[in-house]
Amino acid sequence: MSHRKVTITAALPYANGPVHLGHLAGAYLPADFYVRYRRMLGDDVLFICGSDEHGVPITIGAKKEGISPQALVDRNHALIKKTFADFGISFDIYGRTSDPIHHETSQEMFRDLLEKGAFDVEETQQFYDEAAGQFLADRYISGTCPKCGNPNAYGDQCEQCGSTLSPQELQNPRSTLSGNPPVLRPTTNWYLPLDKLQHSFLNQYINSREDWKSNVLGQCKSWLNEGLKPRAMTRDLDWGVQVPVAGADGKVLYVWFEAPIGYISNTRKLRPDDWQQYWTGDAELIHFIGKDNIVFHCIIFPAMLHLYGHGFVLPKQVPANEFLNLEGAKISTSRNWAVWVHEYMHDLPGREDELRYVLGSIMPETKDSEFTWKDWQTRINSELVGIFGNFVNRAMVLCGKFHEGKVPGAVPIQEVPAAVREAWDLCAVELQSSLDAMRDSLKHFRFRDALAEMMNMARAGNKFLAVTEPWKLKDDYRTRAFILNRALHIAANLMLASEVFLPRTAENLTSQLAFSPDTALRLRFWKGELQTELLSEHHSLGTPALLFRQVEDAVVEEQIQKLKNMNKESAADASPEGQFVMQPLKDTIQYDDFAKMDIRVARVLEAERIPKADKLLKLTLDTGLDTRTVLSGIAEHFSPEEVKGRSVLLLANLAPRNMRGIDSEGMILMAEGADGKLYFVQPDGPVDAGSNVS
Ligand code: B3M
Ligand code: ZN
Repeated sequence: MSHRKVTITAALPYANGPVHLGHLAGAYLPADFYVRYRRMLGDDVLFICGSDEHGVPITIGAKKEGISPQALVDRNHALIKKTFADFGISFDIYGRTSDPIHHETSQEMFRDLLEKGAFDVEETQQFYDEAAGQFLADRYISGTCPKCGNPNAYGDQCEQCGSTLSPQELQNPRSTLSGNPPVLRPTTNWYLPLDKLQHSFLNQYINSREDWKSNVLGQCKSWLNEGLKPRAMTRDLDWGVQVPVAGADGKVLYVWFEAPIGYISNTRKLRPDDWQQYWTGDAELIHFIGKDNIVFHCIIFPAMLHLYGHGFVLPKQVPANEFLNLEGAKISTSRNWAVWVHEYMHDLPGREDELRYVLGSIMPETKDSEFTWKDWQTRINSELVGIFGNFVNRAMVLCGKFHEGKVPGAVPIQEVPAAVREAWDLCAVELQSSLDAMRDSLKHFRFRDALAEMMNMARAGNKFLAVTEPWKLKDDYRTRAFILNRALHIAANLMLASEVFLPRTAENLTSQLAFSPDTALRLRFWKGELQTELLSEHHSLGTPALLFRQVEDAVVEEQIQKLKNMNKESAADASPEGQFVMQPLKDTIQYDDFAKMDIRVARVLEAERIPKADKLLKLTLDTGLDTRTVLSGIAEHFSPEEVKGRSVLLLANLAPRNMRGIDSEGMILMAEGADGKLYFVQPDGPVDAGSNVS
């Protein structure tokens, strides 16, 4: 048996808040599935993770709460660690980057690279807050976005238009610490010359990764096409790992330099004596991350490892996922549009495996995907309860009823009627093909498919029972025994499969079947051998128990309501005036409700201001049917000239309203931008006035 050393990491979560469903679906759940699968194959796996406790989000979060960064990370680290443990993520270690072993390890690597001449030292002008007496990280500077005019863009990014920025590009920059305009001051930092490394190493490294997922390779190649630029590996900050160079006081290692080294330091912590074996030689290194971390794991960290040498291996695979959206909108911690994993477990105890199943089934493997509570309910009720649980329960209950809760004897197949024989032969073929497809999918990080194949095994079981109808065979003891013996074996195979995906369900099945798999059996199964001779005759089964519970509508409604309320509260206390607030989903309507609205394209013939009404424009519209007057509250956003000649969408059958003595016959549809400005919604092609929108 191979004892390949495999180091599997999951992104170190920032200890600035709890983990939500997007984190799970993005990195931790696929990693856990994969780790469990590799362990089944007998590989010598270490599953490494821990809190990322440095970086600016932590200091900003602490400042907001009025506590020290250390207090903030202590609290969040404990919460995150417990959440993962409760949820059944099977880390071998969940450490933290504030651990002295991490400071040592990353400083050692920095010094080694420094001695090798890996860095360029550069003096640059950085923004400095004179009142606060410190250099400002990009996030501590805000100003007007040069691309879209958002007045609240950050020094590294504009959240409105998504542009990546540098602080110098901002117009009217100000420090978020004091509110003052910052001044430029010279400072020295150590840079990794990624531009040079691109040609000496990275182009070739990325181009040789043909087996990486296309979403990952696509992002890497676009970074390379843009041309990499040198990046500072040290920062003027006081929270982090000190730069181990004399005279570098007040400087710390760039968080994206030291955080990936956290994988190494956590391995050291876990295996002080032989950790090197998991990082050198023919060890396999695999990083599970979300798409926003791709450049750091596929480009910067490999470059660091390459320069460091010492026989360290490079990442073999980086199966990054895309993002999970929630109820029609992006997950946002600042807007409190998230389902927190610890709250899920608190509100819905005992439903961890259900969430593993649902998130596994909708994982954003190749593109963004979406979680909705309704879909969660449907998948639980119709798949876990309706197919998987139902099959196992029928097999168990029938054995209880007809065979005193014992495994009925394996009657030779030649002795049962041809129809039953054929049903089993077909079922066995289906089971085998699902098992093969499941293994192949796991091997290639296609977890949705893998999970679907597990469900297909349960489907095949249900079909087998439906065709052979053992409950009708009151007197044909032998045929019924054959069928139920097969059914129990299908359940046993489901137990083996669910050990990778649904650990608690696997345990439950183990106790119902009163049978525990051992290493050798697991290996046979995961090497592709369907198990049909496991349970011996007269072996006593455990008590039948439902594997999954139906979800009632009220539970779904409660969760949706909770999400909306949390979002509203956070909007009320956190959102500065005029800032975009995610509106929760409105109540469901039927198609008929929608069909009542007559929405059509209209053209603005005339537009004029209305005396003493700052907000209203009076528009004359060609609706195709008629020419009519509509008042629209857009005067603060558009001048009459900007509006004239436009195509707009008009709700044409809205009851007329009299405002300022003028009858307004309809309403123009507008969308609110992140800047609080209104924008027209209009057809993106040549559509005539009067054309219906449906
Ligand atoms: N803490 C970012 C994140 O949680 C970062 C990952 C570090 S992995 C070395 O998305
Ligand atoms: Zn912008």
